[in-house]
Amino acid sequence: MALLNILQYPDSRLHTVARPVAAVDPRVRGIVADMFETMYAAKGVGLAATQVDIHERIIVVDTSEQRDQPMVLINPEIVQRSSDCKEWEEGCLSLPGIYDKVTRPDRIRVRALDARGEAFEIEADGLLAVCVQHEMDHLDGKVFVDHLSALKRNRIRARMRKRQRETEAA
Ligand code: K1U
Ligand code: ZN
Repeated sequence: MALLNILQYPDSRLHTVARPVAAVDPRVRGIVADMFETMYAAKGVGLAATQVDIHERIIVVDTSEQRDQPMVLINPEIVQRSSDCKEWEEGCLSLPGIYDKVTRPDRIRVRALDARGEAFEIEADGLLAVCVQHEMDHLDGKVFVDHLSALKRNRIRARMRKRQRETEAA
């Protein structure tokens, strides 16, 4: 297993649209294992392959309190979404320390393949629904700040660039 580098906003690679996984084979299971290690080390509740510069439709999540309920979703599709929406304060491992409110459907039904390549469906609400939608946005090249106003997004981009310059100078 290996810890992977998490791309930091505004890296343009975060806007890549990921391709579907053709076969869930040992190579894909290796990527999944590395993504779980990276997500747990970064104390995230989710991670999309896009964030580690792998442009395939793979996400890992664990929203449990004990951090003992790992879930992998390969080629995820939302097959049903509630008409009622909820506002949630989101964070992102590609924008450490930046949080803002995003409104999304409150409940979703998602179809995906598991690590054995078998299809399954889950109903999600609360943090799990927010997290799966946030990660699926990553696979479509979208970051949560793309849901905010241009003014807020530009401020965040400037803050992240400044932080990057300071890190490089140190
Ligand atoms: O995609 C990512 O970078 C992971 C992201 C997922 C996420 C968390 C909260 C709302 C939407 C999406 C994180 O894990 S950010 C980490 C974090 O600060 C956090 C952890 C637990 C609950 C809430 C935020
Ligand atoms: Zn994110």
